[in-house]
Amino acid sequence: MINSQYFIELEERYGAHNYHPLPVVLAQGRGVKVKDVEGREYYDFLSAYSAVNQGHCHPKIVNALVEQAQELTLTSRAFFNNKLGIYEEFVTQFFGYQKVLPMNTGAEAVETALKLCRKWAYEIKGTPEGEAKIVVCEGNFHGRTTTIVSFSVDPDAYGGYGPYTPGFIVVPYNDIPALEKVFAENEHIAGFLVEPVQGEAGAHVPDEGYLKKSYSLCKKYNSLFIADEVQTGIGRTGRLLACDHENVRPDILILGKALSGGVYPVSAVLADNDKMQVFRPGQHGSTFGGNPMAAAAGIAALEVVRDEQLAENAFRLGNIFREKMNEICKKYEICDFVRGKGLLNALIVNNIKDKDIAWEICLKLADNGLLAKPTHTNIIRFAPPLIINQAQLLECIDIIDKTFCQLADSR
Ligand code: IF1
Repeated sequence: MINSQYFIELEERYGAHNYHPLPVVLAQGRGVKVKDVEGREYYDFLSAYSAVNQGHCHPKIVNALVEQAQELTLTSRAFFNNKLGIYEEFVTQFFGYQKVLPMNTGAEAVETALKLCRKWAYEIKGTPEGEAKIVVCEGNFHGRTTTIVSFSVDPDAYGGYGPYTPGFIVVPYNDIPALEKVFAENEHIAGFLVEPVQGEAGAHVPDEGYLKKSYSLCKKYNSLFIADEVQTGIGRTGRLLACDHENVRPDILILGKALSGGVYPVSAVLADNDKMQVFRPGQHGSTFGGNPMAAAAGIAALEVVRDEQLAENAFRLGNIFREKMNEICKKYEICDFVRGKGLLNALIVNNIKDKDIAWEICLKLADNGLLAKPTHTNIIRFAPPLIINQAQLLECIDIIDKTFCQLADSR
């Protein structure tokens, strides 16, 4: 019989072992739920790392993709196509920027932003050639290219991949005095790259005012404030952008993941003309970036976020989730507390004795019909699709409560 084990063994045998997935083999997704090959249903509390904010297989987005697939899929940027310009007008107006540069994955968009920042420093700011520095944060996750892992502080991410790209300065996250010191002590800082909420670090929300103050420091030193909103953007934290919580408008905005609702790799870098003008023909690009499929999916995905008021829903349900979860945390010794913003949340687990406790909890959650993924050994991320309604969320909170109750009994 062809069951989960069959597909798991195929991946084991023929795929590189660069992942360690939960032993669940998914075959279908609709809205907030997914189904495995045995027909068991689960609430999806990962949302493909926030790529399916609009829910699995949203009909409007899937239709846009399918219709476009039957007309024209790819031209490359050697020619114009009749979808890209329309998408570019839509996405720049949606986020309030003069220009967009379309790419595919989040990492490519981050790379694009780094190149844009450096080139701006040399051509506009007047930084001497080769001297531009970009400040990044401890605990960062911006993707997996050689340059991006060069400034990661996670040995799993960077180990064994040297020599590393120079030109980056790492500062502690959520630490304005440290950032101020770096600006004061280093010449030629071209930009500051930051996640408004750190995802990989387990929904680490900085103090209120951190984004605003770091933005002001950038202005003081004529540097660019670069927001990586690949994970936090597009409604996830309860506003369209996480930077909106502090009314900060990044000089460079990086988007990915939910920009397509998870149906296609679509990423983007947004900035105004005074920066984007540094890219001239032949100086940056990609075969797939800005293709008609991506353009069609991107427009539909953003329309869903707007029309279904997903940011508003994430804001309201996020508050309910943290309140109820922190009540649950009081009942069980193994749960410490829940933190996050909107529907990007994480449970911090007490794991004094058992180092795989977060993994064990996720296995039990899956048995009870809810999929979540540990980050590190003691943090579990909870990030359902933003289309989830209150009744569904309360049902999920019951599943989590029940799971901790079972774990407490078995210990
Ligand atoms: C993996 C984490 C999430 C991102 C931010 C850029 C990218 C990501 C803020 C790159 C990607 C992912 C990719 C995924 C695991 C994951 C992740 F745990 F590692 F940190 F979501 F929380 N900026 N995040 O979060 O985008 O190139 O992947 O499209 O397995 O690497 P990408």
